[in-house]
Amino acid sequence: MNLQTFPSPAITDIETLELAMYRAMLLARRLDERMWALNRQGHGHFAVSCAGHEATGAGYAFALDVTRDYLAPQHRDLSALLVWGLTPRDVLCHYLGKAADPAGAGRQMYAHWGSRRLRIYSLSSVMSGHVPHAVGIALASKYRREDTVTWCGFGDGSSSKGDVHESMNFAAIHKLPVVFCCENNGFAISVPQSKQMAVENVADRAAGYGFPGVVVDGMNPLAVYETARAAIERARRGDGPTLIEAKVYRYLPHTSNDDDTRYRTREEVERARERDPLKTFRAQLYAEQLLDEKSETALENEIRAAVDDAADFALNAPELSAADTFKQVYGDGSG
Ligand SMILES: Cc1ncc(C[n+]2csc(CCOP(=O)(O)OP(=O)(O)O)c2C)c(N)n1
Repeated sequence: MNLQTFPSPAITDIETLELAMYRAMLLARRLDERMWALNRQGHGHFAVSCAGHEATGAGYAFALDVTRDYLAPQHRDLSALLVWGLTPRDVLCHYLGKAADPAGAGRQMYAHWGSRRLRIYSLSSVMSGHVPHAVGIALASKYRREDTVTWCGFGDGSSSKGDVHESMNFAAIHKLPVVFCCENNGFAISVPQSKQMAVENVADRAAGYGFPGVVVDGMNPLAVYETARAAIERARRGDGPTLIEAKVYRYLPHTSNDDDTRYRTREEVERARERDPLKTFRAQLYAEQLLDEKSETALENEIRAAVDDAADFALNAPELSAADTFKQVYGDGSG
């Protein structure tokens, strides 16, 4: 990996990168906690947690060029979306379905990300429905001779669907500038990986399409960054797709409507907490003397203030007006 250059113009050295990654991961975790608290207070009908996926999101988002690349994210990619330019206010307006929601002005379920301005492709409630669309974006990039890459994330459960196989096959044939990233947290709601597929690694499937498949520790943001960087450079060179499989763990239930005690033990969840990327990366930053008690307190305070501000803003933000119900649905082109 060439550490002399960084895709993000705001990053010029590895120390700044590490701190920016940690900040994005911590902000995502604190926003996530606030959403679950709001949910229990009767605000927001449906929470989808990013807890456990933050390192993957922060790792890959910094490897892309946020000024021109396209994002078709996995639904748990909050940290990536914060790097990409969504603000905490955007996130909580999306969560509460307010008119200021960038993903659809209050018409989308939470974690169905989207922003025309930021080139974030809208997620479908039909799992992996966005994967063929991401490949279509990559085809358009190639056709227009744009120097852009599309990042496409999905889960292990989603990876078993036919449209994912068709997308990978098509992208391989046409050597499209797309990176596929399976965020494997071991479960599709309550269904464990062993009941979804007979292979150990989703990445093994890449050989069947004719492009590289790489397994990476999705709880380590620098490992994800390095792997993503190589795949993105390959796509930009015109050599075609890569399938990255980021091994992660989902700490909370599938959504706020799920009861995970019915399909996994508390011991398993506690054991996985030892690998919590917030904990391990924080320890690394302390060891590297990039973080100490004083700077960590300042960071936590800054993040708490941003989350408080976003919650006040979103709770008081206007709802979608009845008169605007069909706007953007029947295509007036303003969305
Ligand atoms: C086509 C389709 N089938 C089933 C569902 C219901 N569903 C919603 S999320 C989900 C599991 C997705 O698992 P995975 O892709 O591994 O992502 P994770 O939520 O674990 O991050 C399922 C089955 C759906 N939304 N769409």
